[in-house]
Amino acid sequence: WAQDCQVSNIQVMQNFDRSRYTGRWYAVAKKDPVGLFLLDNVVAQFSVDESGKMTATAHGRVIILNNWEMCANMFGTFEDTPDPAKFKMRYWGAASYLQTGNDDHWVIDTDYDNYAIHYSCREVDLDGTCLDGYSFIFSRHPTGLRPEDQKIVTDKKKEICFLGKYRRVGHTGFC
Ligand code: ODT
Repeated sequence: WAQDCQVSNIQVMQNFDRSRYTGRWYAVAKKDPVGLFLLDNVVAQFSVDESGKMTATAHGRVIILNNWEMCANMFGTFEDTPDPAKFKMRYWGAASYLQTGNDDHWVIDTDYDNYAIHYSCREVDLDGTCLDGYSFIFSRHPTGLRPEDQKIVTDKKKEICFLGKYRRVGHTGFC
């Protein structure tokens, strides 16, 4: 069942600990959704506020209006669900012309110190598979994933049925 590609069967991080997840994460790879937004130089910073709610900021290079390149500063708040690794993420930009939305935000796997695999399905198809989704592979290290984490990440990409759909996310200092 782990590879039947049913969104409802996707396994997420067990006993997700949001406090260990806080801090900076560098995107190293991304599976884009329809109408992609964040291109590269993507860095996310997670926090947990006084009330225990998870929040985040992120930046990344975007192209808006087809030709204007800029660094987007984004904000997100996370609504808890009964599963500690599944959230609803409401997000918006520092400028009004940036994307806003309310996406699922699932933590598929993380060791908190090196790698994390994020998943979001925006549209579930009639057969229960994901029709439009995106996923980020994050590293704590701006240089990328450690060799020992690469197999784990590849296995998880396969489990979420996105294997082969990722592109590398570069960090060039644009943002
Ligand atoms: O880039 C795309 O194509 C879709 C993604 C748009 C969502 C960006 C909103 C970020 C809001 C701040 C939250 C940071 C947390 C990021 C973690 C994972 C990816 C959204």
